[in-house]
Amino acid sequence: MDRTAQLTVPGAERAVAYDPPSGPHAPPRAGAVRVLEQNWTGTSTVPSHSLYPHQWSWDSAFIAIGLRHLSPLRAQTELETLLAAQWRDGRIPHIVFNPSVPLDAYFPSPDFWRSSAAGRAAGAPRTVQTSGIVQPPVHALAAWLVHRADPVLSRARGFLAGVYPRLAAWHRYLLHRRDLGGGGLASVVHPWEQGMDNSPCWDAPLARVTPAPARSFRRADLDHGAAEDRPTDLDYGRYVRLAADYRDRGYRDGVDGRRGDGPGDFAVEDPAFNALLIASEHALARIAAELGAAGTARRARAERLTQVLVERLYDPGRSMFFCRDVRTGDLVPERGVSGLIPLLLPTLPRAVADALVRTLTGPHFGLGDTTRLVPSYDLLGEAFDRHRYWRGPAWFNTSWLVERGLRVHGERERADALRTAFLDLADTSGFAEYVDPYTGEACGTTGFGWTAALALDLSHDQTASSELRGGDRG
Ligand code: 9WN
Repeated sequence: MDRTAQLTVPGAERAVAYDPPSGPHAPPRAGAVRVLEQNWTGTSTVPSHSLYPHQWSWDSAFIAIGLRHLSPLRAQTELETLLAAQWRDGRIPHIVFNPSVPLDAYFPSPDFWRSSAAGRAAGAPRTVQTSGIVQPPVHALAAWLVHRADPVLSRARGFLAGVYPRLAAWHRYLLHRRDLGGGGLASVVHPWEQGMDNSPCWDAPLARVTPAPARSFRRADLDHGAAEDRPTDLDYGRYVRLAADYRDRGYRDGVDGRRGDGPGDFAVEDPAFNALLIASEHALARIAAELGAAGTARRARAERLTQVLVERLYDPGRSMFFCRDVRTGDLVPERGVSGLIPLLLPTLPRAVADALVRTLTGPHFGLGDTTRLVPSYDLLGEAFDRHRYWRGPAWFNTSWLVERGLRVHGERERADALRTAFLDLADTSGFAEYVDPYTGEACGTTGFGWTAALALDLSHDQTASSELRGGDRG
């Protein structure tokens, strides 16, 4: 058997020889490489050729984090391709459409979003079609980790110098145009923006939205996914209504936190979205320092935002973070995995980090007891469903984030156990999109991009967690 896979990037100056390892995690690594090869399009990586045949924003960030171990150049290209589709107002769209994919392969397609026309005032690009909403800001974190994988190549290509202004504009957009609650945190205006589309955390705020009639659109996801695993038609009707309303308002956002001037009925401050923004602010501080500028102000902002996150979204009585419905001002009382992701933050107060670990390993999430990966929703919650999209199954990206968080806070044994389970289940599930949290049975599609990429990351040395810890004083 040929043990060396050649990775080549079209138009790029070098190929990376990848020698599959023979250690305990060898099978996930070899399989992961295959998935990343198959899903690579030449300039970016699709989450899945069947279900998600375009470039997705937070998928690409996670994928770049894994790709850096195979080809730092390809990982840089992944992020650069995404950032090339950034809007003039700073937003990074959640989908960048591939023009060679047929329109009916995915819904909502470019003719629904009409980005270059409807998004003209917001500065949508003319030459590439995108969606008009966003996804969680994992990008600066990914850019920093990608740089660290091969600083010589990165400096030679001016990678960080090229991405820094775009990443800074992205964070500015979120912290100013999206501070719809006026308290300093960013709001999402559509469940797809937060990335955990069908979480029970959205049920109450979504109930205000009048669904678009079912006959007004055709779902492409049901051509590839089991209906009982996917969101219901009623939920889809609401997703479509929210997106269409936003489009019809020219993708205009509330200005400087002025409440009521937002894009629609749905506005939520989410703990994972904001924790990722803060982790990425820490990364931007390091990028600034690497480029010779002072990162101190950004670092101070990241620390301040951590305090704001605790003040606005942490509930000490229930020992985890919750979403805040901006329209009512109330916390949404559903326990989603999103409420554990702030564990990622290095300056989280010790008592809060300890409480999150207790919640993670207690009856609501059962990690290390009844579950091996972190369920997406409360095992004891009324809406829990072990197979339906984001209403219970375990996703690999959120487990990766929790694994990183455990390491950041010195929970080494728990992190090791989660890593072992991750690598095992990624492999045995065929790099599934998500799995049954109790049995590890594969759900959704297989050969999924971020599952492969993050398995590759965890099978390598544990450098990323030290990059996330507080040692960013440089
Ligand atoms: C809508 C691509 C994306 C992920 C999301 C996941 C799912 C899309 C969909 O797939 O969302 O963006 O059609 O359901 O929920 O997190 O980025 O993998």
